Amino acid sequence: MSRERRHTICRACHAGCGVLVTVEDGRPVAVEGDPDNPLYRGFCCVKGRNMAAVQQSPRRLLQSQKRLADGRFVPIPVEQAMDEIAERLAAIREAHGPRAIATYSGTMATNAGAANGAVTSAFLRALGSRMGFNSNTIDQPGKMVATALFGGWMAPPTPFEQARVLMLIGCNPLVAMSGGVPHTNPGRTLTDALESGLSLIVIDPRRSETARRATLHLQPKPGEDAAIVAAMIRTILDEGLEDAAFLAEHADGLGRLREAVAPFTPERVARRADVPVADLVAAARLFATRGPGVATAGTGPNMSGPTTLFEYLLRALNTICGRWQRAGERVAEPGCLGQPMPAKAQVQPPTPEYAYGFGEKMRVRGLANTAAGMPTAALAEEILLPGEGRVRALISHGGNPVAAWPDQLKTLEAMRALDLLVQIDTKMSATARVADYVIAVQHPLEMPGITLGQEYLSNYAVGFGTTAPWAQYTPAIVPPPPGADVIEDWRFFYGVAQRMGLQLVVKPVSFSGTVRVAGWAMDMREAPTTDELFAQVTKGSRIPLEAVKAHPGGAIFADPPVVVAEKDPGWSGRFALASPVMMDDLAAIGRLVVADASSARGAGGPAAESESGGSWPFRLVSRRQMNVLNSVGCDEPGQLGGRTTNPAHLHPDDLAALGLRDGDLVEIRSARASILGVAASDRNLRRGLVSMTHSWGDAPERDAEVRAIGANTGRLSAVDVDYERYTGLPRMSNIPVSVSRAPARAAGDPAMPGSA
Ligand SMILES: Nc1nc2c(c(=O)[nH]1)N[C@H]1C(S)=C(S)[C@@H](COP(=O)(O)OP(=O)(O)OC[C@H]3O[C@@H](n4cnc5c(=O)[nH]c(N)nc54)[C@H](O)[C@@H]3O)O[C@H]1N2
Ligand SMILES: Nc1nc2c(c(=O)[nH]1)N[C@H]1C(S)=C(S)[C@@H](COP(=O)(O)OP(=O)(O)OC[C@H]3O[C@@H](n4cnc5c(=O)[nH]c(N)nc54)[C@H](O)[C@@H]3O)O[C@H]1N2
Ligand code: SF4
Ligand SMILES: [Mo]
Repeated sequence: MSRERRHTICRACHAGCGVLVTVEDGRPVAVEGDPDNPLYRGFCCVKGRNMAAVQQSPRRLLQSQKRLADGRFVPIPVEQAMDEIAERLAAIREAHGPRAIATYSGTMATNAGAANGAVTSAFLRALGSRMGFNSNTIDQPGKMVATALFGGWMAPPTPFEQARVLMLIGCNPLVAMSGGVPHTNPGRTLTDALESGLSLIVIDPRRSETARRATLHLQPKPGEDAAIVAAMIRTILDEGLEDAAFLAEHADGLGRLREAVAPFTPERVARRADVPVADLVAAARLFATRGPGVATAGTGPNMSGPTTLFEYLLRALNTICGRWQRAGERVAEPGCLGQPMPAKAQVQPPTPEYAYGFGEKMRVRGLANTAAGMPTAALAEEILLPGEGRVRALISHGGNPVAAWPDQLKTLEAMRALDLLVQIDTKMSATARVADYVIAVQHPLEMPGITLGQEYLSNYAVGFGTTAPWAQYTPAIVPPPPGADVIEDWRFFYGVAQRMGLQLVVKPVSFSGTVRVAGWAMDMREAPTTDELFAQVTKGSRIPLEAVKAHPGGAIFADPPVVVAEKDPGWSGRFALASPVMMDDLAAIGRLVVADASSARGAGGPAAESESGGSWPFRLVSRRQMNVLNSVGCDEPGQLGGRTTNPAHLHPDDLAALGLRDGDLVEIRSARASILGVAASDRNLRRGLVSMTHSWGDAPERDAEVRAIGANTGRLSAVDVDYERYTGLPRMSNIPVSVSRAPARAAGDPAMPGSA
């Protein structure tokens, strides 16, 4: 028997932990943290440790599948599947034009394969379609749209290591590995920082794992975050705590911003959001005076209200406190495998014309391309709307529309209305089950990998990613299981392009948008290796790929250091603190805040007012859990620990008031639809909330299996009712709902009193 331990990159989520895998006779048997890794320091979560089991999983697809007319799936050799798909795509393009063909790239498209994005983009370009969608626009699209409206600093924000204060709004890095605390062993990193005197402010309606360690935790009603940040800005400006010199040199519109936040007195906002006014003021003062450090946010506030306005105000808050690196400071994470990025102490001026509403138009709700990409939340309607240009074919890879997109019923209807749905997946996921073809892909351990996506995270938003120039390369660790007919994601796009006679040109990955090297025309007769592809997408990178390969366990590439340069002579770029559209949106909320304060209605308590008609005393809010990534792993016993559902967490007093107990089956109803859930008591919630993870469950016909497969909260969202006008993002958290005991007919549910 052969047995060896090898370094690899965990690709079960975006964090890219450097881990050790034990291989016995060509099979992975264990994955664990690498204690010698200087950055991740031995970390490996339950998803990572279960990676070997997932590679060997009996639920894994080892053959591609084709759906027959009667709905049954039969295995199909992948080469034959690509022949048939290419033929159908060519016919659709011929009859309806390239726009009728769309792609959707989900989280695992980038997590599992660093070059997938480059090849998918090349495929769309060659096809002539601009209908490339990804999960960004059903996540936190306001981040990019707001940056386009606000302007960007051409150097990073204050790095984590230098931060003395950190404000986290609706993100939970200890579980999500995302936002504020570097994703490289966030638990230990946060402990070390708190011991060295970091002040941590957390704003979350739930006493999250991260909030439990906060210096100050505000537990507001959901959806009030824009008003909360506006009140903080007001407090800071009123008290003269802003960085006046920085603003004078780099920002326009301070006077107008001051006027715009005037309605947001701490008293009004505290009352509306139901937090102690002293805490709101204390948070603003602590953030402004304890610095340096940044305020950053996650999915909570972005999905609960106006994502763009909220992120815009967050940028204003950081900027009025001057939380950007200055000339002469060393850039903590200049990137390694992406294109080199100049760091300068100057503002990249706003580009409102590329914020939203530009380029390719959707045919629904007046939406168009955005700085965050095409609006995924409108794709189902686009597919369903008859007429010229209708999307008729969708290739979905590393994503799971039926489980993850908002408005599940509409998504299902759209998936069924397509002429052709190809799902590239490792499992018969909820989307695979309605696809025409399911392409079985290789597991990450069977493919080479590089840490390019992790660099992207560091450039994604203020306070995200790692704060060290870390890079790692891993070769494939094991071959696919015997008898498997699986390919890498990118090879599907390549194989179909080849058959359609398309020439793919791959571009190096750049986070600043600047690429100095020419695109690479792929040899369309003989496919390159993945290593050759990696060499091309990293061509011209700050650290050559070969240098990274020389360190099998990964390394920090601090040399040569990158230092923030002085502002260019004559540079005139300035932040826009008072973008007209943002000031209009803020004024609209300001009117609500003022009206609310002058009305007799008391604040606090569950929101009983009617919204969209009906009575919705609760708000459903999102959360993440450590052992699954969105829909990935919800069926893997090795990482579930026996908990096979996504519980509907409620405050114990709400449970009692509803006459419910832990484990009871409940019906959660929104204006759009209803789902079943398994009630679970959670003291860490404020009252009036139902807190659940998303992307569990399946189509409605499987609702009765809620205890075994969970429930799909996406079904409660309506894409076309309460949505953000720039990105189309609907409410995916803070959804008005009612909660009641599930009717006896709901499920032949043994735990239901009355059904026995
Ligand atoms: N209500 C609500 N809805 C939400 C959210 C929320 O907070 N609340 N969050 C939203 C967010 S932030 C996001 S990013 C989206 C996520 O949306 P998606 O990215 O569409 O969903 P995932 O569940 O991450 O999809 C991953 C898919 O990849 C497959 N897969 C697993 N391993 C591999 C692999 O190695 N290779 C390939 N090719 N495929 C693999 C899985 O089986 C699964 O089908 O969901 C959004 N939906
Ligand atoms: N283990 C694990 N890790 C993941 C994922 C996963 O599914 N599992 N998903 C990955 C993905 S796709 C993403 S985008 C990131 C997301 O990473 P995060 O944005 O950190 O996501 P969550 O952990 O859901 O944290 C959101 C927090 O917002 C709070 N919240 C809900 N509504 C509101 C509100 O209106 N206002 C405020 N202030 N807070 C609110 C919730 O209680 C929750 O604690 O995580 C990534 N990492
Ligand atoms: S945090 Fe993500 S990358 Fe790290 S071990 Fe867990 S799943 Fe893997
Ligand atoms: Mo996400």
